[in-house]
Amino acid sequence: MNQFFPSVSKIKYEGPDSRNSLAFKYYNPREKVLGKTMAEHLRFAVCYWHTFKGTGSDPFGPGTMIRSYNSSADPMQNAEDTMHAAFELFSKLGVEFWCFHDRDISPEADNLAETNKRLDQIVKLAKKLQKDNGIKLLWGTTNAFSHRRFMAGAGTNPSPAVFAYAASQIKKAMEVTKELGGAGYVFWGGREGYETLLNTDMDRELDHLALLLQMAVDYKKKINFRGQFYIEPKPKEPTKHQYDFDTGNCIAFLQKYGLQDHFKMNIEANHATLAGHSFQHELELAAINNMLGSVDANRGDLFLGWDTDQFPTDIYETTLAMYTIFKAGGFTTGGLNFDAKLRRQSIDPEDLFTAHIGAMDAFARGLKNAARMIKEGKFTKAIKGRYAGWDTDFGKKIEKRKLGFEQLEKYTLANGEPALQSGRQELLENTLNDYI
Ligand code: XLS
Ligand code: CA
Ligand code: CA
Repeated sequence: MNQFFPSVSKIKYEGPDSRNSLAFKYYNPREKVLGKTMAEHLRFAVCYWHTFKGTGSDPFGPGTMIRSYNSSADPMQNAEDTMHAAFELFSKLGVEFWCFHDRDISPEADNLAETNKRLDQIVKLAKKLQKDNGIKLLWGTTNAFSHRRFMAGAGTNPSPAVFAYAASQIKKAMEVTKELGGAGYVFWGGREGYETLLNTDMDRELDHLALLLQMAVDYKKKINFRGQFYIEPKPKEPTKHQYDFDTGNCIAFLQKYGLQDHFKMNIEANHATLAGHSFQHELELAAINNMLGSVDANRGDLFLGWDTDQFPTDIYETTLAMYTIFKAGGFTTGGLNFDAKLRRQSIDPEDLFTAHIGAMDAFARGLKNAARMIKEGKFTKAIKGRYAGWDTDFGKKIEKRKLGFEQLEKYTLANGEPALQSGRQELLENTLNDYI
């Protein structure tokens, strides 16, 4: 396939000394790192929405990017051409996975029945192209936030008719995700939030959101869809208060409604920083709750308060992210999906390749750095040492609740001021630099 990106051939690994901008310097898919290949660890996916439907538009102006696969007056022709262009890019980049929203791959028609028919037509093509190119679906999802019917939310909409529409759309999107062998399915609550409590019944909206997810869990069983369900936290944008604010909020929500065994987190780097957390914090919190599922690998701009969805290039970030992912045992169903878009001035089709190559190299470097950190165990040792008091007889007794307030008071009165130890933050930060 060499139709839509004729100036780019298959991207190869050329090593760190290469000066070829269309080659990998660090991502060597078959190279083994801690017993698995880089490709197996990283499970890269390209997102359909930004990569193929992104035009560079922003609130101040329309798109800047002109694409040959999006030039027909017939929307279904564009949908087919775009699917061909997508698989050309996936294969040339050598990624194994892709992700999509229902409405990215196929445009809406005048009614749901026609829309579903269109979707089936495109899914048939996608299925063939997956098979021909050996590419798999990491996850599918529903866009229940762009159309005006969803202006007040989908599951949290004040109207049961809109709730029903969203449910019908999710039903279909789950079916096509299953049809394409998707390893997962994401719920990002696009407009599941609110602007003002003057018009919002928060209690009822949260109940309804849980109800929608419960229905999805039931339907998953019914159609025997084996993929993993994920929730993608995001604190704001488009609504002022998104209900899925961050990992902590999502876990509490799932637990309140008894849904915790059916979902894991899809953590997005830019959403973490929007919530005032680091990417690694969100990954770690998901991991310790056994809910680290998949990752939307991008980055934000700390000077801007919105979701810039930039391609990840910060080696510190990728190293710390991969370190936490390693500690959590690595990906099973999930992977690294580049939920990232080109800057508005990056208008050349070739920019799509250089952006992904840089991001894949950044994560390959992160992976190798993190593997050395794991192997040498310096941070694990430092943490173990810091908590060593808890491994003494006294510490263990507290943890096992063999000592209560009275015994602890007795201990303190007998032993006086506790001995203090340095947190050694600067030393550890310097040590981290040794791996970058
Ligand atoms: C938007 C989200 C979205 C989800 C999928 O901010 O990142 O793209 O990943 O619906
Ligand atoms: Ca995302
Ligand atoms: Ca985002």
